[in-house]
Amino acid sequence: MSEFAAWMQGCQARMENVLSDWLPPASIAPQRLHEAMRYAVLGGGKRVRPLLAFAAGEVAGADVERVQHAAAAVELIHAYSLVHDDMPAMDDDALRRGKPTVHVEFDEATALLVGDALQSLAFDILAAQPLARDAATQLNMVLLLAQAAGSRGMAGGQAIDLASVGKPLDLTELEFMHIHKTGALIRASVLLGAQCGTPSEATLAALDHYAKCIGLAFQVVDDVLDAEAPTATLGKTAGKDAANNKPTYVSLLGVARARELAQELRADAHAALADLGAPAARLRQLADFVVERTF
Ligand code: GRG
Repeated sequence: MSEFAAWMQGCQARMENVLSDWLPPASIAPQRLHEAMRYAVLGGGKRVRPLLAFAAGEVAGADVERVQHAAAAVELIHAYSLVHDDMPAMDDDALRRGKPTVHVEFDEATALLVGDALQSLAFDILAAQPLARDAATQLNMVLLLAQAAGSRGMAGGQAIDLASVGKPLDLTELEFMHIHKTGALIRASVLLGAQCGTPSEATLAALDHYAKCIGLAFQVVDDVLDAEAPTATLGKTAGKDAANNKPTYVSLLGVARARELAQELRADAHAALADLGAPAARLRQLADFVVERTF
């Protein structure tokens, strides 16, 4: 195993423990809701957002014992978004992370509540203990995640996505949608991880630029994988975008150009880190991972 793969595995294992500790045990009431929350979050997922938070924390000299909680908050927002996205009113999917989706395994009302409760838990975590160098910075972290998840961030991007089915979006409109739907939370992961340390304004600006490139690259690759990878590899239903007549980078540009675009965004992400030197090595590796991933 490569050194980077071992680092990823270490972070993923750490996140499993941190998330498990934050999630209420299934033995306490309401048991079924807690069981479903744990089902939605634990034992799956690449944990890309936490990995970005840890890597950005390294740039800002942050203590991993702090970053892990900010990373958990972002991952819980992400998990909530997947649970709601899979529901019949949205993407209506039966498979996620290689297992039945929450509304299939439990029921729709439980899936709604799981999403609600995971979102609340994310903000509970950000408020519960000292994560930043001062209270004003920590308050800013709460604001950052709230805005990233809300109607001018991820939820807004999802609304645009739902409204765009069957419509011929152009590249600018597609980018606007993804900057919100996927990019906002990826940006929050990077900036929250950094704010657990002591980043300069210039470092934050560089990380912000990096995060925007990586967020878009993530989505471009997601579109390519949806078109090309098998369901068994993805752990979610493949080919859904075309089946649902959704505008994607692949439908607009074709697979070959979409792959090229992902490589260009990877190069832009690396360029954004040019002044950050050796401490940004993990972020560079993650840019490569996001673009090269096969699942
Ligand atoms: C319901 C408010 C609300 C928002 C949903 C993010 C999202 C918005 C829906 C997910 C739909 C989707 C497939 C988006 C494309 C990019 C994406 C977020 C993929 C899934 O993320 P991964 O690959 O998943 O990081 P894992 O399972 O590895 O965590």
